[in-house]
Amino acid sequence: MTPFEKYGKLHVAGKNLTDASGNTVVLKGISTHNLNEYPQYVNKEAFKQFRDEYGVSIMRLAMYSAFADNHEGYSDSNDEHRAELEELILKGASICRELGIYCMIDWHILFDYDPNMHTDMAIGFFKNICPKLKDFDNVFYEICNEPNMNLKTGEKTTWDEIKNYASKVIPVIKEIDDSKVIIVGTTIWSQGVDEAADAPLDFDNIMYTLHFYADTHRDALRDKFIYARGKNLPIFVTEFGVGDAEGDGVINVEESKKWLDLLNGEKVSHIIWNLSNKAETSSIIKAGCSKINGFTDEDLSPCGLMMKDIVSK
Ligand code: IDC
Repeated sequence: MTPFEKYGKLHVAGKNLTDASGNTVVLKGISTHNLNEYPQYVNKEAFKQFRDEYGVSIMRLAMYSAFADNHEGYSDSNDEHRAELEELILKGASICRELGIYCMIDWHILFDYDPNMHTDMAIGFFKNICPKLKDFDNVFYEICNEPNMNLKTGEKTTWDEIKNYASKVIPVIKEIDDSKVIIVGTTIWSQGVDEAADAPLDFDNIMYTLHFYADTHRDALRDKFIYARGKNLPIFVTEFGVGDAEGDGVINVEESKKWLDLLNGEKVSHIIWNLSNKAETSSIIKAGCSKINGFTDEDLSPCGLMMKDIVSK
């Protein structure tokens, strides 16, 4: 039985992600790296292996909205590249649907610091893809990966500013398709779940993002998580790393375990960063491996081997 056959379409009830009968569902999966840079990993054989061998129930398609690492993003690109990216997203969502796994479509803001910077582009993107994915009951929309800085003030993007963005984008999605769960990023690279818990959005079927990198973010961020859960905030960890916040550094097994125990205890879904062979700690494929599917344990990095353990539990 595939994850989708088991759980069907999911929705938010109270602080949990639940199936139609009200049972809490925990999804576990892998995020792609930047789709502008690593599109080749979006292929059926790879995702099928992740489902069958590793127990993955969700894949996240990280589409960088702005320029990064010598690659143009959706917003600063031309129409042709934008169309290619949309095709790739549709391909990824279709593969996931065929395989009966869930799919997170991620408007991956990062170096476009404040989601309000590209609101029109985000709206254009969702207006293009939402009609095409209307019948895809396995899809989630993540509307802003990690708000971080306000360019005008040089200060962090505030929760009010994120709410302002969300209040423009969410109605656009809901008008086309009111049935999908929508995930909203929070302040400070999606660490501000405490602020979201104090002043949640006024829409239904919404979850909030918490991201952590275990070697960098420890008790202080776990405390925010615990506070937010205490206030019944539905949280989805759409991205986390077992190393440091640069996606590199050393793997911290002990801190990762503390995080995963906490998430699993709270029945919070989580997705590990990242599906690529880049020479950095957080990549699950070894740098020397150019395969795009059919991975053996030999092809996996230490993070990749840890990923297998994390998703299978
Ligand atoms: C990192 C990648 C790295 C890339 C960098 C900039 O791992 O290869 O050079 O982005 O594009 C995040 C972001 C995620 C980051 C990751 C690690 O969502 O895009 O990926 N991270 O730094 N937030 C916290 C950490």
